[in-house]
Amino acid sequence: MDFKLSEQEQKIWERAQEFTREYITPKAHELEKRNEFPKDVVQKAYEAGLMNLHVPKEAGGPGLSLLAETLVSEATGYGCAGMATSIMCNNLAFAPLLIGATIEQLKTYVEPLITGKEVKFGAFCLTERGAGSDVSGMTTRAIRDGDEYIINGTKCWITNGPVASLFTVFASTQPELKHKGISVFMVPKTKGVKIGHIENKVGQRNSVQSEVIFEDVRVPKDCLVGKEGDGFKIAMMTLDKTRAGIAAIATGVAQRAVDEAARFASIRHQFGKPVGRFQGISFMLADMGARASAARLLTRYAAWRADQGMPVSKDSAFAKAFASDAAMQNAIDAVQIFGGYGYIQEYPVEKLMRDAKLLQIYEGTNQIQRMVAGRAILKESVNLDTGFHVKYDGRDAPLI
Ligand code: COS
Repeated sequence: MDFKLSEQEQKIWERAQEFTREYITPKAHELEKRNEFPKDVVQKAYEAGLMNLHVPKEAGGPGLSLLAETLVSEATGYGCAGMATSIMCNNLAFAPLLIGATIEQLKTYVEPLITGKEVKFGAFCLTERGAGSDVSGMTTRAIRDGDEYIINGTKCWITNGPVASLFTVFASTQPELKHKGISVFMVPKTKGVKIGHIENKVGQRNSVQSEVIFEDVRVPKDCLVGKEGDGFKIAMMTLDKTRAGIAAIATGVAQRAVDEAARFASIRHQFGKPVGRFQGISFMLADMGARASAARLLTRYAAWRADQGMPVSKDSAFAKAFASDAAMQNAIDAVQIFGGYGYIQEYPVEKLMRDAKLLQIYEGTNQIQRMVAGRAILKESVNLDTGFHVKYDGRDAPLI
């Protein structure tokens, strides 16, 4: 077993950390007060080669590993989870296309967005007011009309919605088939695509989420990704991959909480010594450090499995749920170690607490992650009497 990153991944990791120190950490607190999309910082991340890493070379991208993407998300998440979300959002928007689109489609719709001087954005449009966890409950419709599809519906909570030029839209082409009737389309910003309500969030205020409304939006039939009805599976396969990215941001937050708390505990004196010398605090630091390390290992393992083409649903669900719970707990503990100073905006840890909460909610709540992981574990379960795997269809299979 080798925990070393490849030379290329090590370079990306160092570049992303350096970028975070220079452009994210010093500005995050100030910029979040504006509650705006941090366009300048994201433009710099684009110029530094920290975006769109997984897009294949044939479509103008660098064709790097999913692990490389998670390294960028961990490093930028350490500086600010909101900015990390803004920077990594193209990964989510493009993932369904990398899974289901042809190289010709990628060249037409994705390449122009990732090869110009100015950063351009995609937005992943799955969620609706009535279809969050229950994806198949969506009501957005796409109806074939000759050589076009006409799309109608309202998506919500769409990250980078207001700045996107390409929307990856999940819509039902055959509602009576429920999940089997969902299809996915690439929709350029065109007539009928409107931005609705912009959310005013508690945390991650350096990222933007909005409604995106599709009103009689006409797209050519070649905007369909894969076949009609492939949408649900493509969505699930996408989330299997991208949840490692959320876990990576969470790992960054969890580690930042450890480092801030440790620094404070070393300089804050009570009863004649640094508070970190008291067991009550040092034991908290030990648990926080262990959570951050475990989150990192689960996250990198999930990304590595995806890069090997191995099944990854369970591992990315483990990583997302564990790492975001770790980020939340570490942020709460950091606030506790800071005492009163933790609860005021002049110190960095209250922001970690606000930012971490969203990590437990978006890209599938942690309850959904446990559902995905629980189902996978049952599927893999072993019959303890025979030592055989119990298969879903009821037949036993030899233990491998
Ligand atoms: N990869 C490939 N196929 C998958 C899959 C995966 N990871 N997960 C499920 N499928 C397939 C199933 O095999 C099944 O196929 P068949 O119809 O051919 O049998 C089909 O998809 C339906 O699966 P299932 O019955 O498990 O669907 P559910 O409606 O029960 O939904 C959950 C499953 C809840 C896991 C799913 O809807 C989900 O992940 N929800 C959360 C969505 C989310 O993360 N939203 C946040 C917004 S994104 S920013």
